[in-house]
Amino acid sequence: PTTLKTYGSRVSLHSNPTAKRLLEIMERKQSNLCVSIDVTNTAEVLEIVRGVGSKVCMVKTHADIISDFSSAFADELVRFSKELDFIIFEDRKFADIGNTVVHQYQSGPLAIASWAHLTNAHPIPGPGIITGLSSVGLPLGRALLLLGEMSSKGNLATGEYTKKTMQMAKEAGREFVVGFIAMSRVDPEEEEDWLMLTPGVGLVQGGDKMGQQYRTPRDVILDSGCDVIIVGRGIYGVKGGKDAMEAEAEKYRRAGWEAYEERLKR
Ligand code: 5FU
Repeated sequence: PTTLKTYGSRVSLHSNPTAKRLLEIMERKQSNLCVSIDVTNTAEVLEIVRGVGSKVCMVKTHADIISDFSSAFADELVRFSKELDFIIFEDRKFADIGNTVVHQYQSGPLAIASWAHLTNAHPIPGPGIITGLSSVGLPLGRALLLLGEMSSKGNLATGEYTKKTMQMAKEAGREFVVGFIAMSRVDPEEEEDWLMLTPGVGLVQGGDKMGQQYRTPRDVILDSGCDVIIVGRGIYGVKGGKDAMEAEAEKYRRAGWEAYEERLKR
């Protein structure tokens, strides 16, 4: 099963360059931590990157919340991704027909495909969304995740919907679609190696006032068999600036990595 393989040994099971690079980084940095940087100006984003970049395998953005987003900022982020060795994941959640997502991915003020190694899409429009996004992203070596499940209370991505999402990914093949946003590895005995990235993570279980639900790194990596923990407010929300964020990121990195090491021994 995938859950008993090391991240490093899974590199050769992927053909997509972003998936390969992610697994290599995870092994090299001993980190299955993705920090979600949900702040609204570029200076603050970059301050968080400087603080936690060395601890994470991935930085997740919501570029459309950044008031002063610019291509110079995107260049800076890409520079940091090389220097500090992480993947950039734009959590865009595309959800339109193929022809529209081509433009949303490639053009507009954000030009996501030009700087984000990884992005994601809802399967709701059908496989045309994958065709559209891959026509832009595949030639650039980019990768896509499908949202198979969500962390928020009452969401509709459950049961049959989740199964059909897996099916859609299988039919598309793993050239461009490399995994899922999911709460658990649905089928650990699966033949293909899919990457499972999981938001809704805190050091203690709980939630917020708008439906977010938190599980611990151990719940996600050990019990649910996922690969990457995605942590937002748990890291950038701590008081005390860059050093405090770095210390908090180290706690999550260690918790995620220990859960993974324990999983390998099962
Ligand atoms: F697809 C999803 C999901 O199901 N739940 C999420 O929380 C994405 N997210 C994102 O992860 C959300 O948009 C935030 O960017 C981040 C979680 O942030 P938090 O501060 O750790 O709650």
